[in-house]
Amino acid sequence: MTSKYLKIEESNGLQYLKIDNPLAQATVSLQGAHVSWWRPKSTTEDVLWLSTDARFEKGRSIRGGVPIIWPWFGQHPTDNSYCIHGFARVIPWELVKSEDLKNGATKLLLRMVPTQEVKKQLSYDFSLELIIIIGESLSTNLTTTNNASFPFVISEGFHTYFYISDIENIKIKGLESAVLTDKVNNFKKDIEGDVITFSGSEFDKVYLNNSNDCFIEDEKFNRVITVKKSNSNSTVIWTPGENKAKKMGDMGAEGEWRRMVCVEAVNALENNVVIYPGKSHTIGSEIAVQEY
Ligand code: TA6
Repeated sequence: MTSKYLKIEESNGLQYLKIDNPLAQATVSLQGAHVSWWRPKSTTEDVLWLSTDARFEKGRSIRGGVPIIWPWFGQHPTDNSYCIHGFARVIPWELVKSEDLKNGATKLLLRMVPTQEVKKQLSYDFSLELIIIIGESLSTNLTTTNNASFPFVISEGFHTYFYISDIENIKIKGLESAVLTDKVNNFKKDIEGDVITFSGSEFDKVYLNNSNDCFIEDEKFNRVITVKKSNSNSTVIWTPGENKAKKMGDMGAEGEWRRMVCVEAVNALENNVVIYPGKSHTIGSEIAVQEY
């Protein structure tokens, strides 16, 4: 059984799953199992941000949408020639199954295809699967299985880029009083005071030991985006600021970075996950939009 709302397209040597069902439309790059676009038919604005400079090239992560973080967060611990946030988002995945659900949503099961390069970067046997459900909400569940004979540790999650009216218009709720480490301030530990607002400068904080849902309130767009998490004990909030956005080279036109914020459901730093032989672990995220 396969979805009747799914088309597979090829461009520049890469394959894309295009979904157009009664509830939503989406594009998923098989490289990286990367949801580059998702929009419920009920919304008046895009929900995910995708840079107008996003590159769709072999071995390169797409700037925007929902990049996967796996199996490390940030720089590789010993080899900074490896992809930041791990290789999962830049290597091939395969579509194992697609099906249409009774509620009109489409469910996709993707599995990572471990290449020789992957085996070089990661010595142990694992399998990695992603279930994506595309409907009124977008849910992603990433399951790691330890096929080795010893335990291993991973960082994991979803580096989701949200489309907003402007970085100074929004508030993020749900992380009040959370313990955080501030990457802009040499990973200094702190406690979040109140509702998060932004001045437009770089903001890059990892909230730890925290499984709370987050809410992006955007008065200009008359909406609240909800980010629900499961089995995720860290949340990253990131906006690059003008200077870092310019240096990154694929954050779009002048000022385009102001219309995105990352709210990332992850397990990272002291919330890394130990997976024992023969066991599996699943981290989940579900995003939805309430317009008012
Ligand atoms: O999650 C925030 C962050 O770690 C920032 O420090 C910045 O590096 C961002 O990820 C982008 O990372 P990327 O590898 O996608 O360019």
